Amino acid sequence: MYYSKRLLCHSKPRLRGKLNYDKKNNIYKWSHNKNNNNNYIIASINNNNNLYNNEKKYFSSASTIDDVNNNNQKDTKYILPMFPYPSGNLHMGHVRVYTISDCLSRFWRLKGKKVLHPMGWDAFGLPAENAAIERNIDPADWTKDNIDSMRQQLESLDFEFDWSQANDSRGLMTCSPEYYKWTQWIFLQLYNSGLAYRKEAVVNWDPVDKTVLANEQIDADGRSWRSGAIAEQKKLRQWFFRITCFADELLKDLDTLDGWPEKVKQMQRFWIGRSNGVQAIFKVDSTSKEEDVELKVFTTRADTLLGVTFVAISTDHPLVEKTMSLHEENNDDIDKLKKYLNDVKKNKIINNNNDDDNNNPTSGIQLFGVNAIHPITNKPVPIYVAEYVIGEYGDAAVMGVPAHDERDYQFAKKHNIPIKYVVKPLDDGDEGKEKEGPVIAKGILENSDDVLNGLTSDDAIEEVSKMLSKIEKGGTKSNYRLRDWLVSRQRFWGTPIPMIHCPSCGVVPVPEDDLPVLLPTTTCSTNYDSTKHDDDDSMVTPLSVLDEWNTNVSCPQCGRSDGCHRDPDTLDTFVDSSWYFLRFCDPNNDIFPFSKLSAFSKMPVDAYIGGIEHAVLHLLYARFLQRSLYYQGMVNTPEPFKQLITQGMVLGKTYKCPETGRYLLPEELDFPTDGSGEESMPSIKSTGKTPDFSWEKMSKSKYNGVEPGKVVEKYGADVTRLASMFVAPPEQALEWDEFAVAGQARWLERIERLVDDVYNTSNDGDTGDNNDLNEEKVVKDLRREIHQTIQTVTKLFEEGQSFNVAIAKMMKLSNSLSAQNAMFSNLSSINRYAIIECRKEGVYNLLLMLLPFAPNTATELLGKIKSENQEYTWPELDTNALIDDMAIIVLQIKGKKKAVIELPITSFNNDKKLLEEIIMERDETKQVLKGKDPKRVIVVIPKPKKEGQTVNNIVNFVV
Ligand code: ANZ
Ligand code: ZN
Repeated sequence: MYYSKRLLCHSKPRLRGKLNYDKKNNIYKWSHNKNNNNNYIIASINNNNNLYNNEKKYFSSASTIDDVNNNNQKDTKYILPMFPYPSGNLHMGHVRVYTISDCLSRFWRLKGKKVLHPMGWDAFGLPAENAAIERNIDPADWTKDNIDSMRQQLESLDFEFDWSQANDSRGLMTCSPEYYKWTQWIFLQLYNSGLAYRKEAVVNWDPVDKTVLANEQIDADGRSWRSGAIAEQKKLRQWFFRITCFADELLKDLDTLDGWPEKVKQMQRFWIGRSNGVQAIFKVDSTSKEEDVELKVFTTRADTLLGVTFVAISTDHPLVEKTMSLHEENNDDIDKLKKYLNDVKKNKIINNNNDDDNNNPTSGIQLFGVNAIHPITNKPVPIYVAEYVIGEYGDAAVMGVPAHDERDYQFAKKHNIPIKYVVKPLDDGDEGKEKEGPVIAKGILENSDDVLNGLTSDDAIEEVSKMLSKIEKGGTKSNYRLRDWLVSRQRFWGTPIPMIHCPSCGVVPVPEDDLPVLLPTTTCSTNYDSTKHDDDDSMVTPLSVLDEWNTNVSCPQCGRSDGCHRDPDTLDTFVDSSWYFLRFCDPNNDIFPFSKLSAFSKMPVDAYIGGIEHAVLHLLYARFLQRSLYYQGMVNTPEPFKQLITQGMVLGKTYKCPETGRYLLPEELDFPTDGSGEESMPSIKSTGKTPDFSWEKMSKSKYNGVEPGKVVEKYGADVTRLASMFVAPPEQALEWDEFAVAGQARWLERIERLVDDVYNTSNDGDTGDNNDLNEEKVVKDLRREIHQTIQTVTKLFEEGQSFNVAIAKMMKLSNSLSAQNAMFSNLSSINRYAIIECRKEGVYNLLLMLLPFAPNTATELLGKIKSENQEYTWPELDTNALIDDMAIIVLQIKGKKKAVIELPITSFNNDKKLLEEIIMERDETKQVLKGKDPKRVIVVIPKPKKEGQTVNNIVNFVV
């Protein structure tokens, strides 16, 4: 076999089995496949009596679920931007995401919805801990200082957040006991239902941050997502969430998420990674007569079943133990096997670089005294324990086909196992030649079973699957790449895991009434050896070395206090953030994390806005947690986020030295000031040369960052907001260019002038005598544009997309409204009135549409024209104004335009015959035809003009 990339990304761990939800009985079972033999249930959750028997408490103010469901979901909107980590500094990425959410939230409020637009802090995590260690302070203090300064920065941008989402004036903080109490409570529910468990597994250890990491937090090169260090593989006892129970559901339900970007869904699909294959069951024939054992293998190449010459199992496969117990008399063999297992254990490093020194792909030992019986031929094949077989993938066993698989080939060569070719490639030119090496590609079956010979590989896979299920020795099966989520971290600044380790009872949950398990208020200790373990295999961590952590700890089960200690780990901060959107629904509940009523009426989140970097990590974890709470009846949708808006990165102008490639500081550059306002290419001060220019993600090391505070100081909040929305649609990268910012500033100035013009244009007194103007048409055209703009902008807001297009439309409207100025100087008062009123309508609506983007300017200008304390609402669309009631028809002969006629649409009333008659009667037509009768007249009913079109349709004459 091979170490496919997918397997490598996941070193460990996963139990075999599945959580089955039995809809009929409203119960779901985790069936665990022990020793590949009999299924038994280790945990079950019953919605009615197990965990949540106290329905009444949940419903506090509503009487039944139906009440809750009927509770008018329609008039609430839940707009949620991903809450920030309080690093202390707001960056342009924050400005972008919160501007998007704030614009959306203001839009829905103007539309009359009750909008929940909450804000809080993802406040646990390593940067605080590291900063605290550096400064010898409590990470809580550092965090709160940062929150205070970031909140000020946020407020400078006039975001309308609901800050009241916690008892604390700082807003919801995952590090506050009122919050993490419930994170711990949820952990206990997961534990009680079998979805949280502790086990020993080979895990990713980050040697820099001194903590284990989840598989999702290791990139394709095997590096930590945070520190960038190559993760080491260690065998440790750790806590996991059984996310694999939901692998299938999490995969399938992606298809229901219409409001999610396809790219994110694709990334999750890949990460869950379903592999469709076949399971084949080999009987194990033991020299000891005792019992029959089965050996299951998972394969994606069932077509090669007849080419199997051995079976390989992982070192921790139950059959290894079993064989030793069956053959206790066989001392020599047992010793050899034990020595091999020990060797593997000692230097077992699953090496991502395929470096043979560390991970020998051919290492293995034959299992003595047993053979596997081939399900089709019934012939015995040897069984090997082999290092290359991953214990936690598929069935921890593979059927060895050296002729068609690179790994198996290497292994067979080393152990002198026969090689049997059963698939010949489609383009087999060298027939009859001695074969060398494995034939990996699919092809045509040969030298196999009669039924299979001549079939293509794909047909053979299907056939083999049928054959196996007929004789009850296997069938189709899927496996998932997804591994259980490792949630324990050996760090201080996180949610303590609410468990007590008792020498007599083992691991015992802290009673719910004793929650929260409080973090000590202290500076973080670094004075410990992170490689040490204590008796029950718990690690030595910053928490476990604090005296106060384990004083006065007694076992909740037996009461014993000597030798008891608290769990030394804290939870991955991704656990904190995988349910905060639920707490926001009911932030001050102190009986439950949130009431069912609040969750039922506010969830799912209507629009969730955040960075694409969370596509797999946070978004998958949140889906998992929501789903487990869904099965426990606490929420009424399995999916937490209806629409997902992933904003692209903010890029800065980046200059590099063309010779050395070094990033250049702004001070090292000379920017020309040519008065045009548009910045052209700078030169390097020291050399006079032109630097290399590119747009790159803003970062300190590239000197291309822009500080939001400075932009706000120079241009104000409105311009900063507008610019971050105008330059690109949310999902695309945003190239932050000061020139574009200045453009938005000028636009707002123009709008201000426009308001003055329109409202100061007097209605009385003739200034001219241009009475030829068809003022009815002027008004109609202008109103049409006003309402087309309202229509488009509303639609874009409802879709949560392309705000840049919305702004462009509004700019166009403001231009049209301004253009009327010139015409005015020349009008008599009779013509003026209607036009003035129409312009007022336009300006007023334009300002309303500007409210979400530039709230200060819009409110101020609206105040000038309406009484200040007015409640504004989103513009009403007048669909009548959209109708264009003049048809403009082009007359053509042989495709050449000859004349244009205008007709009121009502004059022909959708009647083609009538239209033709009218056209034939017109002078223009007679002139075009010069008195001749046309052979044919091709007329169609005019369609309404699309935007930008000036003509409705064309009439062709054949003469
Ligand atoms: C026989 C075979 C013949 C295979 C052949 C491949 C080629 P994916 O696509 O990643 O799911 N495999 C199964 N379980 C394994 C384990 N626990 N550790 C290591 N390898 C394992 O890969 C599935 C393939 O990986 C399976 O198909 C199996 O090898 C191997 F010409 O079976 B195959
Ligand atoms: Zn006890």
